[in-house]
Amino acid sequence: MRRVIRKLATSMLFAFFASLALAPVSVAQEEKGIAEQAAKDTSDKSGTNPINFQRDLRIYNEYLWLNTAGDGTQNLTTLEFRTPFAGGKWQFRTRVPFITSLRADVNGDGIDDIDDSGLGDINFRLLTVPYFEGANALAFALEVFVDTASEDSLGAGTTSLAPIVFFGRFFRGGFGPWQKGGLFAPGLQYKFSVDEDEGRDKTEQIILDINFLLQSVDGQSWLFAEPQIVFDQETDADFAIMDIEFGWMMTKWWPNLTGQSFYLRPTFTIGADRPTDYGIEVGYKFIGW
Ligand SMILES: [Ca+2]
Repeated sequence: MRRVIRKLATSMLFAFFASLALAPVSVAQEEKGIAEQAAKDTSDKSGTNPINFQRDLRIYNEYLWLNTAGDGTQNLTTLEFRTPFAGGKWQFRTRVPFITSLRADVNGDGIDDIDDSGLGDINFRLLTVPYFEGANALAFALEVFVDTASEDSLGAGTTSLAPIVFFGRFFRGGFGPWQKGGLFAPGLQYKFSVDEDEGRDKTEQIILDINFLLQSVDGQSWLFAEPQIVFDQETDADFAIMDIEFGWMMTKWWPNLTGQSFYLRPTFTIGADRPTDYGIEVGYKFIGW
């Protein structure tokens, strides 16, 4: 399985650099400036374009089946807030996770070894987009993970920093019900701990993250796929996570609910070292209020 993941990672890296190399020559006339337009289009309330900075509130609930020897499940509710600042040049984001239930039988004897609930590790991110050219954009971010978990089982036990660089390429077209165009955005993140609780491991991960978005022509629905590969340098564990989001603006049915949307996001994880098996997330977004 590790070989499969390495192969997958290699092809994703190849796609990343190939897209960088091909980008400047393949920009059609009509695509000129679409990255900048997409970043500034405040009529897009889908919350799917990571470089379109608007005031943004989200609440989502994820139910996960864990890869433990016995049964393991987790229910996680997250509050998320984003806002532009510095004249719209930067975005601040915070996520506050509440683990409403974590039950795990880690040794398979039929008895839960973990049964906890409480606050998880709060996270902050600063993001800016220093470069737009035609259909392409380059973004930088710094994420900070704070050691706020109320129980050891609910967090990493570390304070971590995670710089990210990602490249975004906007395009027109698509398939099926999503023909308006979208975004291909591979990113690379390095996460490392700067402080650890006594007895807890350091955090060190390299995360390859690919965002692929397609929108419907009327802008009322979208498909968002996000494969991620995590190389854990501390535990030497590699695994891949696949998220697929199907989202709808509520204005599709209720025209008064401007800026509000909901989505369903199934996820599954591959690799022997994976912490989770699969899950389902249901989310609500309110954008541009
Ligand atoms: Ca047990």
